[in-house]
Order: sequence, then C-alpha cells, then structure tokens
Amino acid sequence: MSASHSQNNPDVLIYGPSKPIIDGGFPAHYTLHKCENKHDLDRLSPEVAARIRGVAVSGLVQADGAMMAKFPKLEIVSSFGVGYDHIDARYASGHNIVVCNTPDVLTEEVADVALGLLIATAREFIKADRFVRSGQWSTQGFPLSQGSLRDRKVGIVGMGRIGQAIARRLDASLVPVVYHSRNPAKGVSHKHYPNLVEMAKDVDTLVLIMPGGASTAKMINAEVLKALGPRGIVVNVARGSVVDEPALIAALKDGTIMAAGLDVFAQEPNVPEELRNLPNVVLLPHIGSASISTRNAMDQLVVDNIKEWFAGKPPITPIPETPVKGR
Ligand code: NAP
Ligand code: 8YV
Repeated sequence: MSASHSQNNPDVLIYGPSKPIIDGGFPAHYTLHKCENKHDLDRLSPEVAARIRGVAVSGLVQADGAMMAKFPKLEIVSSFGVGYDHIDARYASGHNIVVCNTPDVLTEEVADVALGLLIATAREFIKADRFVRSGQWSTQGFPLSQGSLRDRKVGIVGMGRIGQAIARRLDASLVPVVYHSRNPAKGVSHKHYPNLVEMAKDVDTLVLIMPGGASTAKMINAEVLKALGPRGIVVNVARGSVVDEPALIAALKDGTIMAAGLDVFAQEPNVPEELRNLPNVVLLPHIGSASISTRNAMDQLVVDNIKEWFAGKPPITPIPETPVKGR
C-alpha cells in the first residue's frame, strides 16, 4: 500500500462512542459523519456511505468485513486501542484499506496495571481493604497472605511492547521472569519457551499480555492451569478470549491454581456470577489503559493517523497486516 492518494475534503465516519478529542479533532475541510453504534450504522444512507473514505473507530465496536464493505471508497480505518481483534485485518489488507491502532502511548500504563493487579492478587489487597472498612481490625489482626512475590517466578505470555514493560517492572522488583511467544523477542535476554505448557510447569505465575483473536483463543486451558499448579496465579490483562473461562473458574474452585487477577473477560461487561462469587480473584473492569491522560493520548492518535493519511503522508501507526510505504 502506498501513501500517495488524493487529499481533498475527505468524508470521515466516526464510529463508536462520542469523545471530544476525536469528534472535535478534525480540520474544517473534513466532512464528518457520526454513528455511535451498529443501529446507527445500519441507518446510514447509501449516498453518504458511498462518500466515506476514512473511519475513526472510537471504541470497542466491530469493524468486520461486512461493515467495511458498506464503504466502497474506504482507504483507512483508524482504531482506538492497541488490540485490533475487533477489526477484520485480513479483509482490510485484501481490499487495500490501511488499518491503524494506538500502540506505545498506553504501554507503561497497562504494565502498571498488570503489576498492580499481580501484587493485589498475591497479597490480597482487596480483602485487606474490606477488612479495614468493616471495622474488623479493631478486634483482630488480618490473616497473613498465602501468596508473596518474593518466592515467585513469572511466565509472561506475549513479550511485545507491554510484555517487555511488565518484565522491566518485575526485574526491578527482583522477581525472576521467563516468557512464551511464538518467536523469541528481539533484544530480550529472559529465557524464551516455545512451548506454553513447558513454561507453565516451570513457573507459578502467568501474566497474559498477548493479542486476542483466533491464534490465541482459549490458549490458557485446563492443561496449562494444571501445569501451573496449586501455587499458581494467573493475571490476565490481554483479552478475555485468551482464557478458557469455565476451565479457569473450575481451577480456582478446586485448588488446581491459587488465585487470579483479571482485567478482561470473555463476554464484557458481563462477568459470570460464579467468578464474581469467588474469594480468590481480583476483578477489574478492563481499566488497563483507563487513565484520563493515556486515553486522551490514544484518542489523539486515532485522529492523527487519519490526518496524516489525508495530508498525503503515511499514517503514524499502521498495523503490520496493512503496511504503508512512505512516498
Ligand atoms: P505487541 O507488541 O504486538 O506484542 C504481542 C506479543 O504477543 C508478542 O510478543 C507476540 O510474539 C505475542 N503473540 C502474538 N500472538 C501470539 C500467539 N498466538 N501465541 C503466543 N504469543 C503470541 O502488543 P502489545 O502492545 O504488547 O499489546 C498486547 C495486547 O495487550 C493487545 O493486543 C491487547 O489485546 C492487550 N491490551 C490490553 C489492555 C487492557 O486494557 N487490559 C490494554 C492494552 C493492550 P509472537 O508474534 O512472536 O508470537
Ligand atoms: C482499551 C485495550 O481500553 O488498547 C487495548 O487493546 O484493551 C484498551 O486500551 C480497549 O481498546 C477498550 O476500548
């Protein structure tokens, strides 16, 4: 794909929730259209759809092949979030549509949440907070935590931008780290395991930060959880789809593993009641990148990718499946 394209008065659709930085971020010569959800999208007139050349996906709404096929002149889809499992990258690549995501600007924020969630899970912060609030501390001491980071070895699944930022934090905390990914990560000195089950046998903690989608679906299954063992902690900041959720619930219930810290779930925002009732889990509502400053930076990158494109330049962060050559 090359970045030599016409530049005049593009029609751009903003698809997803309203956000000031995205809604207000485009120059006056753009013609903007807005669909908050699929219902709005289905009602977009064919005349307007025929003019759309760019789509800014402002939240977790699906941009599958059928969605993109509505726009015969579509050149670019600029999506909010580094994960793009809600975008059909293969369709885009086959139809000369460049897809952009928002990597890097959220890396450290998400790594902070991963480490915070690991510590909160191992050291039982949420139970301890409830203990103080309920007034129980005035009559008894809080039980010692079963878990500790001091005697743990962490296996990170996915050693990309965020995985490496998590590894740096664990290095600084003197916690040994190894990792699994399909290929060894360039410039990473931690031990690489080509086989996930072999790694799970050698560690007692898994931190998941690989992409969602077909290649990682339910990768963390009963076999992996059994290999991790009864001291096992699973922290998932990747996608709910990477875990076999019923198998995880069963493993947490019967002591196959010790605990889990979860920021993401199979059917968000619906979290199974069985999981919500477990005492050995810490549950977060998908807040890995959710600070005002980081979300603003992500929104700005959604806009900037489209602005660069329609200024005739390569976009800033195209995904690997739809690479763009500069002029
Ligand atoms: P990245 O730099 O592309 O890294 C992805 C890593 O996963 C790479 O090491 C890659 O290595 C590995 N990987 C990919 N497919 C795999 C597979 N089938 N099996 C094993 N490993 C695989 O991405 P990133 O910026 O670190 O982001 C990672 C993911 O985190 C995102 O895609 C998103 O789903 C999730 N995320 C969640 C939140 C949140 O709020 N909780 C926020 C941001 C991101 P190989 O290609 O060698 O396998
Ligand atoms: C977003 C994420 O919160 O970047 C990602 O992949 O999971 C988060 O930063 C998510 O895209 C929700 O819109």
